[in-house]
Amino acid sequence: MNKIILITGATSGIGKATALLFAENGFKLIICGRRQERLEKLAFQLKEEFGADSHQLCFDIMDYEAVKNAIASLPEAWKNIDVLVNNAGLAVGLSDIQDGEIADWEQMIDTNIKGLLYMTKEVSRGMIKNHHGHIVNVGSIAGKEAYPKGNVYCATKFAVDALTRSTRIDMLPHNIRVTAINPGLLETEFSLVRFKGDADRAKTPYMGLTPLSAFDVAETIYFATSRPAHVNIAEITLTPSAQATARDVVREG
Ligand code: NDP
Ligand code: 8X3
Repeated sequence: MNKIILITGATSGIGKATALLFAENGFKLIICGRRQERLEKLAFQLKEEFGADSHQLCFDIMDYEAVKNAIASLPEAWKNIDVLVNNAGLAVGLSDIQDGEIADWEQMIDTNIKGLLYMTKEVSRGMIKNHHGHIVNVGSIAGKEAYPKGNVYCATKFAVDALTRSTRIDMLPHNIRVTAINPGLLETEFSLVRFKGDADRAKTPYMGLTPLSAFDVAETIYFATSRPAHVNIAEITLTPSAQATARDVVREG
């Protein structure tokens, strides 16, 4: 099997777990992120544990020129991408709209919406040429329901939901499947980023419950992308068993 998956945000959390799971299942991997040393460490692990070949692309998805150059730089043997996982993303801050930091809003919009758009534009071209491919957008329960202080992060994930639906229509003539995976509470580095390095505050969303793990989401992505060719999974929303909606959570203790 020589299928190629490109994963953005492979240096941590969902992206890293997805890289490991697809490597275990025989994929070749293009791993992306801004932290070069983490990419190198992951490439080593993929080879050591699964004998998997990988290609590293270190760039910032907020920068369209960087995205374009990264994809254009792929060697011939890495150009035919079968699966694109648009996973890189973040929440920065959690505040009422009137108190939001402009720089935080811009970073979320530039990463979660514009970065995903840039990647989709550049990678889908090759898929269209091959008349084959699968695009997976990592959305969120925050793209299904707004919650207090979620404002701009929710807006970016609602945008991902709309883009997934619209891209699915655009890709229809090209035999490219498009799927959204929308996780709920999930413990990765996400909260540490949201709370700007405050490790104590970062633990609070997960107190008194068992959150999803990055591996739970990786398995869902694998399920969605390993269906027979005639099946497209439009979207999957998954939460911990202790979570029913963005706001309804049951906690012990
Ligand atoms: P992590 O913080 O653990 O991982 C985020 C990844 O995104 C990192 O690999 C980071 O890589 C990458 N990234 C962030 N900004 C950029 C950028 N400008 N350019 C390139 N890469 C970037 O969080 P998760 O694994 O939890 O998040 C992955 C996705 O899942 C996100 O889209 C998030 O919104 C979504 N999600 C998360 C949930 C959660 O509760 N954890 C729930 C629902 C959805 P690097 O820093 O090396 O660039
Ligand atoms: C991350 C999940 O509920 O913190 O997308 O927004 S939540």
